[in-house]
Amino acid sequence: MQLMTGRLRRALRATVAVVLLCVTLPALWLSPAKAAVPKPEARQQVSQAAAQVLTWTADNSMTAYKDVPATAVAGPATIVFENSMATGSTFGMTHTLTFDTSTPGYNHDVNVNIIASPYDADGGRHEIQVNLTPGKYRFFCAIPGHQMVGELVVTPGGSTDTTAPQVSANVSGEKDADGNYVGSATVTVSASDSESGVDRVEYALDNGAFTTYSAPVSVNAAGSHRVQYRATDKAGNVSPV
Ligand SMILES: [Cu+2]
Repeated sequence: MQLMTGRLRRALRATVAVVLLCVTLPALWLSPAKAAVPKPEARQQVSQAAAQVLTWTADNSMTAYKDVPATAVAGPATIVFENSMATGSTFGMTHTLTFDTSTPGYNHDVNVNIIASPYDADGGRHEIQVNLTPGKYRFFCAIPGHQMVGELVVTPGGSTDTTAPQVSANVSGEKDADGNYVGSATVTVSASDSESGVDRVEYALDNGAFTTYSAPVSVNAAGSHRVQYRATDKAGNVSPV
């Protein structure tokens, strides 16, 4: 009995040693191989984005921030909100920098709600790290009675896409002997973009204004009609009409 246990223990120890070797050796072999394949463009993108600092400042005004960032690029960003003596907030008023989380049409994926006062422990200067996505953010001061509000537009970061999307339209419906559509025709527009991706598709009927295309368009009025369509990718390239 005693002997068997001893053998079992040794056998178990041997198993553990073999398992460890299997795990350790491939790891050792893999790391130099990984290190040997650098991705310079990826590294550059990260360092550019990490250096992005977006600064909001506030002063004695209750109707507008003193300074807001003009532009932003998607990716990591340091958000600075300063409401201090240095930025002209000399009455000791508290302001917030709050990102909207409910209004349709805006990105809601970043949580920003910084409360700052010239007399707080940080002297009114606060910093947080966020990760911005392309689109628009609405920001405002949440102090009751304050009307400070604005929009931050975030453009896609590090994009090298300069090619417009491919877009095409297909008309379906019942045709008469002359090839004219009877009753109604349905126009289906499809678009693709192999690089940054399609941001939006728009169409215009009979030289009207371009509107967002979201579903096949039915044309019912008798007569001849003109349908124009275009697609825009996430890097802002627009297909020719
Ligand atoms: Cu305020």
